[in-house]
Order: sequence, then structure tokens, then C-alpha cells
Amino acid sequence: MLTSVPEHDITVGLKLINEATRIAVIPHRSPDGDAVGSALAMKFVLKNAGKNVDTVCVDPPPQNTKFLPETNQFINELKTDNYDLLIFVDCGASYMSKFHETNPEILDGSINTINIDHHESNDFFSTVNIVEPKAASTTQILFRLFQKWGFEINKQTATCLMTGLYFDTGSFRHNNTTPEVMKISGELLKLGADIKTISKYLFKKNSINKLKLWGSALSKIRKNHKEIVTSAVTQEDYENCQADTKDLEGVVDYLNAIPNSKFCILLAEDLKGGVKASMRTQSENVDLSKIAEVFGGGGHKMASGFRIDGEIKEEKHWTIQ
Ligand SMILES: [Mn+2]
Repeated sequence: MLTSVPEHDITVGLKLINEATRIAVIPHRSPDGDAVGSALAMKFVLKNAGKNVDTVCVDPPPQNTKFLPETNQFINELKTDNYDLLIFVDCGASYMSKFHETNPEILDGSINTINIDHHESNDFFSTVNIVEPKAASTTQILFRLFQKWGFEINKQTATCLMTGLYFDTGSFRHNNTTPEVMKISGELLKLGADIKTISKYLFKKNSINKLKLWGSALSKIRKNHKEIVTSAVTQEDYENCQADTKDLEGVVDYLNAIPNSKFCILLAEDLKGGVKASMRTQSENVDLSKIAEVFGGGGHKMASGFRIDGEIKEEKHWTIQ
């Protein structure tokens, strides 16, 4: 673990933290289990070290992470004058926090920044970049970093770290579930991580509307002559099921469970005149991050996504126009 990260960056990262008194921890927009878990874990160890810490994100933590402490204390506006250090967690690229639009100063070096992430697409946008694409989650990196930096991991922090691991491995089902992931999970359990609550909230809370939406997405699955599995969700589907875009989380894993497919792609209209594409594969021979990049997106080799303007039209295949 942390083999891709120069020792120098780990040392300078700790130095920046030691010198700072007011720190903002920033996950990516539309934060998921790993983003929220990372942000809170970071906040808790920094607070223990006597720092003033805010978690800042343009979007609030999703409902399924609300069991974690202090999810209601996220701030959605970034006032950089209030901080002497910004720590980005789980942001796969400089634009992923979305604050580059309102606060261009976060990228021009006028304020110290640390970027801790596990996405292949990361563009090393900070003063210090601690990026380990081999890690299953950002919380996995944080666990090893906290140990190296000598930060104590209490029960609360252990639960936050486990949430990221549990979420980004799809409850230890994806093939990023390495021996190291299981080893760290074991250590987190020993430290008191509450896996029972994590599993209950993250993946076992389905509303009827959500399941109806899944039903409509699953009923439209196709496999084309190139062994690519597709499905599509339109505004109409959301309206018919009284569901929203967040309810789609997890559907793509079902598409990805179809044997003998090259990869799968789920197209879903969003509420802002665009289409979000989520791609997954079981194959080691496909690099989905490359496909996502063509459309201005990013992600990992076996899981990636992008967004483009337009709407979905049903023809022989799903197309975006
Ligand atoms: Mn992640």
C-alpha cells in the first residue's frame, strides 16, 4: 500500500497539517460512501490533533450515509479565507469538487492543498498529491496514512474508514477486494468499526419507488452483437416511479453480473438536460477509464463514467441526441 506515493509527499503532507490551524476537508460533489467516510475520518483525526476542521461539499451527504456522525455539519460554500489548508479526498480530478468554478484560487497555489485519492484519472492538482490507484477506496489510503502519521484511529473514525471500503468494494463483492482490503477491514473491526450498521444503511434500505425504478431499468437491458450490455433510464421512468437519480445507485452492478459480456453501460438522463453514463466490466482486458476520457469523464479501469448534454432516444440501440 502507498507504493505509488513518494515518501517525500507523505512527509510534506504531515508538515502542512502540523503547520495549519484551520483546515477544510473537501470530498467530491455528489459525495458517496467513500467520499463522506473519507471526509469525516479525516475531520475526526484532525480534530483530535487540535485543529479547527470543517467538511465542505457543494452537495449534502446522501441519505444512506446519514448514520455517520456529523453528516449534518457539512458546509456547502467554500470560504477559502477561513482556512490555511484544504484537503481534498476522493476527488478523481481537479474539477470533481466543483469548487474550481466559484473558487479558482484552490488550484493556483495561493493556498496549500493536499489531494488524497485512488482514481486512475487523478490529475495531481494539489501542492501535495497522495494518489494510490491500487487502493480500493480513499479510506484505505487514509488508514495507512493515519498509521504513518501517528494519528489515533478511534471507534468513530474506524466506522468512517470501513464505510468507504465497504461502499467502494460493493460490500466486498467487486474484484478490488484484495488481501490488503480484507486485512485492513479486520483491523478496523478490531478498532470497533460498526459493520452491522454500515451494511444496514448502505445497501439494505430500498424504497418501493427505488425498486420500481430498478425494475424499469432492468426490464430494458439489451446485449448487442459486440457483447456490450446496455440499459437506459429516462425522465419518464423517474416520473412513473416517483423516483430520482439517486435511486439508480447500484443498478449498474446488476448489468455487470451478466455472463460473457465485454462491459456494460447504463445511460440515465439527469434533471439538468444531460445524460450520465455509468460503465462496469468484469473483464481485465477492457480499460473503461479510457472510454470515459473520450467523453470528458473518468474513473477506474473496471468502473468509470461520464456525462454529456442531450437526451436518450430509443432506436435500434440506445443513442444520445
Ligand atoms: Mn472512492
